[in-house]
Amino acid sequence: MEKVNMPSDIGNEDLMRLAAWKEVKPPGDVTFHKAGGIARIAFNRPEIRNAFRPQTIDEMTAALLDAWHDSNIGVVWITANGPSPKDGVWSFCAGGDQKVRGQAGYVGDDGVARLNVLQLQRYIRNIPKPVVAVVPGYAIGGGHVLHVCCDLTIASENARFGQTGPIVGSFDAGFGSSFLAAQVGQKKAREIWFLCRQYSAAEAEAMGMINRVVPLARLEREALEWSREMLKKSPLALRFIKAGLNAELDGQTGVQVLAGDATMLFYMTEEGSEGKNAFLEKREPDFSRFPRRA
Ligand code: 2NE
Repeated sequence: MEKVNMPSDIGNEDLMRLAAWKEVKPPGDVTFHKAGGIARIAFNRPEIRNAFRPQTIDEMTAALLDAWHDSNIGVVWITANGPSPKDGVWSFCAGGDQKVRGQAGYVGDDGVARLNVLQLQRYIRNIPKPVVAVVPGYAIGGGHVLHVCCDLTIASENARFGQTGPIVGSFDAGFGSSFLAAQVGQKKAREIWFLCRQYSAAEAEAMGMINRVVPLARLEREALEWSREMLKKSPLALRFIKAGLNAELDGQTGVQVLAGDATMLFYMTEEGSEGKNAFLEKREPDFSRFPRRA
């Protein structure tokens, strides 16, 4: 496996002892590993605080979809490699790479401007498995929004959180505002966006937008422990809870995800199969043996 600098490398923890990570694809803007039911997807541009360009988001989306369709994966991490080789600073993600920002979005090698990070946000919310933001440093701008979109956030003590859109001429009035407000409340969400201050990990935990703060050297061990606890739980139960928690904020799309999950469960019943079997056997379906439950 290609050696990448993960937070646990810097303390007395040896990541390879924590989990037998297997590399899924060669390192690019993102690295992608799997071990024991967990997919580790990591930003890999630490020299610019893991800012993303279109290619970064495309690689992250492909890895997330791979994890989505892999029935051996029960928990997904969005995290980051580091530290910066220039100054030793750790970051999660500093949002869109301003050097490739064009007139209508972030410009890829094909010359097309796009905001494909918004689709990634939707995938993070819709993937029927818990997604954990494992944050080893700066989570700023669009990077902050990504952790907000994740189901859980575990951060290191040095992490710093904040939005910069109104400074650099951008904003995320979608999940970056509405889901943030659902987490920290309307007043605090407006403060975060209107003042563009930075907040420490302890402050972020106190306002309810992250779940746990640990020393950097312990970050991935903590994330592993949380992930292994979730992996012991019923996958279907976690799937429905995630869909239910998202449904109201996501409107019709949220109801559709929940309804799709209900359809999947129905297909798994004898009653659901009876209609299909009857059609294939060219007979009338007989639902008389199925109770009308109270
Ligand atoms: C993250 C932060 C606060 C870190 O500050 P500091 O002082 O520790 O680092 P520094 O010196 O600012 O940055 C280190 C290197 O990273 C690059 C810098 O240019 C610098 O490179 P060199 O000068 O050494 O070559 N770098 C950092 N962030 C970058 C970025 N986003 N794009 C390109 N290069 C970046 C500090 O760096 C900071 O505030 N960064 C900017 C955060 C930001 O404004 N992000 C964009 C928000 S808008 C957005 O993400 C977005 C959206 O609103 C809607 C849709 C999609 C995206």
